[in-house]
Amino acid sequence: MENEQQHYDASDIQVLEGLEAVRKRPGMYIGTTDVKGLHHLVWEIVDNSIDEALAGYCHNIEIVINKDNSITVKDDGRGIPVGIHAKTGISTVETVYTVLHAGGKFGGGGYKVAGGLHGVGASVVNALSKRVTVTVYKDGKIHECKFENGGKTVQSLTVIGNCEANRTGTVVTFKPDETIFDTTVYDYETLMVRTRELAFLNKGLRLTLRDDRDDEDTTGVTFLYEGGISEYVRYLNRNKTPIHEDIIHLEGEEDGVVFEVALQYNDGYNDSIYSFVNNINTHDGGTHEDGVKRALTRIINSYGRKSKLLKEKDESLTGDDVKEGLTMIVSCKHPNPQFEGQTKGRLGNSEVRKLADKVFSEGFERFLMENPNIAKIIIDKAAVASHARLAAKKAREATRRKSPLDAFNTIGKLSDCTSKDASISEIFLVEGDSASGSAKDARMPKTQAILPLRGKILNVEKARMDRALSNEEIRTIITAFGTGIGQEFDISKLRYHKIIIMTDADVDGDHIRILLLTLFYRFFKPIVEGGYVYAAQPPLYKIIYGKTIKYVLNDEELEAYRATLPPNAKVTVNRFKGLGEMDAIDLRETTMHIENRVLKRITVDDAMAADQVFTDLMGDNVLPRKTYIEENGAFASRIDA
Ligand code: 1YM
Repeated sequence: MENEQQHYDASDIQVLEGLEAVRKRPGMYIGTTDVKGLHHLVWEIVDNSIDEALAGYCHNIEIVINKDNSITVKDDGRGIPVGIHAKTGISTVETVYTVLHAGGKFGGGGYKVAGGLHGVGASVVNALSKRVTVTVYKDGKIHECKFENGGKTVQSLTVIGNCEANRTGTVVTFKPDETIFDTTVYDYETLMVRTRELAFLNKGLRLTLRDDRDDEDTTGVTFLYEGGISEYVRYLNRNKTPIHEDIIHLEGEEDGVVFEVALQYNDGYNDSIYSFVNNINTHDGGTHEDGVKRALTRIINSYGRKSKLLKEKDESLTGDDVKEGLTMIVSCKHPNPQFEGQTKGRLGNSEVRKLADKVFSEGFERFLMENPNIAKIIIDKAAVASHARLAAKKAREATRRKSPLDAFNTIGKLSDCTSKDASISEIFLVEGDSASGSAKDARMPKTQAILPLRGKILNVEKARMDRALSNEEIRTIITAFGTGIGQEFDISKLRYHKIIIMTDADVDGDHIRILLLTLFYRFFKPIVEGGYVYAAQPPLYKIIYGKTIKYVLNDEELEAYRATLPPNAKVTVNRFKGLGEMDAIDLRETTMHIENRVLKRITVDDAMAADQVFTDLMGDNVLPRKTYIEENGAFASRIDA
C-alpha cells in the first residue's frame, strides 16, 4: 500500500509535468491558440469516437455546443476501459486523459488518426481546458472522472450510478481555458462543415451537431450518409451541371488498407479533387491520389483507342485533359499512414499507389465497358479539353514571342517600377482611367507599378484557358506578373511580391475584385496561397477641420471622429464617390503610401471552401451569388501594411 502510494505520486508528478509542457507550448501540440486551435480541441475528442466507429463499435456521435461555450461529445461505443492501467496504476480513463502520448495511441490496432498535428489525444485537450468531465457507460454502471485547471484530477474514476446493462459509451465535456486561447467562442458553421465532412467520409455513421447557445436549435442537425463519399461528390457538384447521372464509386482492400474513390464529371473546366487518409484531408495529395490519377489517364486513353472514340492520329490525352470538370473524392483508411511534406499533407506509403491504381483501373475500365454512353461523354469531354489545351499552348507561345517590354509597348498600359527586386516591388491593378492617372502621379516609381484596368475582366469560371488567353486584360496581367500560366507557371518568376487590387468601394468595384480573385485563384493559385494578393482600402471620406485633414474608411469612423471634435465644430466632409474623384495627393496619403495605407491581405484558408465560393459566385447558378466573397470563411483577409 505504502509503495503503491509512492509509485502513484511519482507518475502523478510526471503526468503534471507532461501536461504543463502542453500549457507552456500549446502551439506545438495543437498548432495555434487562435480560433483554429480552439476548434481543434473538438476534433481531438471526436477522433476518439471516430476511431471507435472505424473499429466497428460506435454508430452514433453527438456534438453539443453548450451555453457556456463548453463542448460535449457523446458516443455509443464500448466506452473507454475503466480498469486499472498496468503502467500507471490508475484507471485507464484517467490515464488517457492525463498521460501525454504522441499519436494518442493507447489500445493499438485500428485506423487511429496519427501524424501531423492530429491525434495528439485527449490529454492535450485536458491540459488546455478549465474543466473536463468524462463519463463512461459500461458494465451496467456509470463511471465518472473530473479534471480542472489544465488536467489536475479532482475526482478519480468513480461509479456514480447504474445504467441499463447493455448501454455503453463515452461522454466528454470540456471547457477550453480562457487564459490559453485568444477566443473561446465556438463557431457553429466551422463545426457543422467538418461534422458533415466526417459523415460523408464514414458511411453509415450518424453525427449530430446541436447548438444549445441558440434556444431555437433544440434537435440539432443530423448527418448520416449511407452512400458515403458518393454523396459527398453529389454534394460538391450540387451547384454545377453534371454530364452524367451516376456517380462512379470504387472500393477495395488489401492488408488492412481500405481504399475508396468516387467521381462524377461536370460541364465546367476546373477540377475539384480532394483526398483523405483516416479522415484527414491530404491537401498535398500523395500515393493514393497519384495512383488514381495515373490510372484514370491510362484507362481513358486505352479505352478511348480501343473503342475508336479517340483516333489513332490524335495525341494522347494528358492528366490535365482527363481532369477537366472532374469532381472526385479519394479516401484511404490506413493502419500505419506515413505523412510527408512540410505540412504533413501528403501520403507517402508506396504500397497505396499500387492498390489505388489496381482498384481504380479495374473498376473504372469495367464501368466504361458497361456504360458506353457515359464513356463517350467522358472521353469526348477530355478530347475537347485536349484540343483547347493545344490551342492555348499556341496562344501562349504567341504571347511569349513578344518580349514583355514589346508587349507593354504595344499595349502601352503598364507603368512599371524601376526596381527589379520583386521582394520590394508592388503592382497596383487599378479600376478606371482617371484613378489610374492619379495613381501614376502618386506612386513611388522605384517600387510601385500601375496597371490600369479598362475593359471587362473575363469570368474564368466559365471559360477555358484558351479563351482566357484571348482576353486582352488577362494577357496583360499574365505578362506583367512574369510567372507564366498553367504548366509553365513558375512562382519564382513573380515580378512583384505585392499584387494590390485597387477598386472602388461600390458594387462594380466588388465585382471587378471578385473577377480578379477568380482569375488568380484558378490560374495563379500559388499567388493567392502564398499571400501575395492584397486589396487596397481607399477611404470613403475626407474631413477638413481647420488646418487638419483626416481621411476615414467608413461611416463608423466618421462618426467616431466627429465625436472627438467640440460641438458645433466647423468641418467639411467630402465623400469620395470613387477612386476617380481622388487626386494624386489624396491617393498617396491614404491608399498607396506605405506609411499610411491599410491593405487587406487575401489568403486562402481552406481550398475546398474557396472552390465552392467561386463555383457559387461565378458559376451557372445565380442564387448563391448573393454572398459576398470575403465574408465567406474561405478567405481569411487580414489587415496588413
Ligand atoms: C467522446 C469521446 O473517447 N470514445 C472511446 C474511446 C476509447 C474506446 C472507446 C475504446 C478503445 C479501445 C477499447 C481500444 C478509447 N480507449 C482508449 C484506451 N469518446 C471516446 N470509445 N475499448 C474502448 O482502442 O482498444 C483510448 S481512447 F486506450 F483506453 F483503450
